[in-house]
Amino acid sequence: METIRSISTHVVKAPLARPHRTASGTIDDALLVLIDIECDEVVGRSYIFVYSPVAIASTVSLVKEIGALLIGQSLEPSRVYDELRAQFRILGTTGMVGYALGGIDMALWDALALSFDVPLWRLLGGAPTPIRVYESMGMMSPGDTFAEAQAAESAGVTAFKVKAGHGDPSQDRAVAEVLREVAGPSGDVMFDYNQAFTPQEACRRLAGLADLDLAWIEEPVAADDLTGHAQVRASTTIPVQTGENLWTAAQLERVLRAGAADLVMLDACRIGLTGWLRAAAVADAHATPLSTHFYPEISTHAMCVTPTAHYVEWLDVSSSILLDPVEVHDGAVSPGDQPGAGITWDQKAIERYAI
Ligand code: SMN
Ligand code: MG
Repeated sequence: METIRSISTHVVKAPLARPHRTASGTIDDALLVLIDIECDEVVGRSYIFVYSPVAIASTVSLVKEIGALLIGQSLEPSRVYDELRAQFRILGTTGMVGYALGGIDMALWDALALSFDVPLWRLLGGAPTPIRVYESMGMMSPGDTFAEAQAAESAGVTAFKVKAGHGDPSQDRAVAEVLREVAGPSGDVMFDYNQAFTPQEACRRLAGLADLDLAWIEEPVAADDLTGHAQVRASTTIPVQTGENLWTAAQLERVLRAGAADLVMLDACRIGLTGWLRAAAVADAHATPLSTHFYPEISTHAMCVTPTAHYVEWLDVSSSILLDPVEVHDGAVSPGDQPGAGITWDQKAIERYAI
């Protein structure tokens, strides 16, 4: 059994193909805290997508401080997950602490698969099943949206999500119409409101959208407003999607028990791969389709053991710093055959984008 020997981080500002505008702010760059967990024979790797420069220092400090507690311990991700969450229960294990815990958890699983010299999906007991992606786009003009969707469609993508919630609802409709043109009658078009509305505003906005045949509307109200989500869900026939802001399997159970969503999604960093495996069982028990949020390097493996696997989100923030990035082929992604999660830093890129 491998022993954890050290943890180190690097911070990069990696380029995005374009700024990603949401109803709750614009992401201009991919601020990534890269994590290396060195064990006896292997190095486990992951990264944390930090949405704001103000969170970089605290994320690095938390990863290093929490990582230091693991030195000398055996490489047992599930045990570490439970022990750290018990240890920090009073401090709180969401927010920046949650991100650090999730980043460490993902790196530990990478290390464990590497230590057995198998791909992560094989360690988890799954099969390397291709999973359909949807192109995840920011809030743009109908013309720019059309161009990005067409480029994705040329790679076989037939599902498209846009950030919605324009001040003028007709803008949302215009974007949905160009996406339907690209997706065709059998493709999927989704809106992501990023928590922009009150339940009343959301119900009003959705009342006029039934004809768009949207595959889902995402986070119409505050992520933790389960009653509000359920109210919106009761007001529309459009499936409600939520979950990217969940930190635990127990929170997912509360979302589904509250009737807050038709579809769910998980952020592999917020929930960790350990939490994902537990949450996937919850989604299965509720027969609820489960999609990913960012982190395709880990999520694509996790989806191989997710009974209700639905879509992988394709919003590339990491390929510029990886030697073997996840790639979309025929509208889907598959986990690779390389040992671990297949995360190998492009050292030249890390130096170039280091901050
Ligand atoms: C999202 C969240 C954070 C940054 C960009 C996009 C969005 C998603 O909610 O679902 O990807
Ligand atoms: Mg979202």
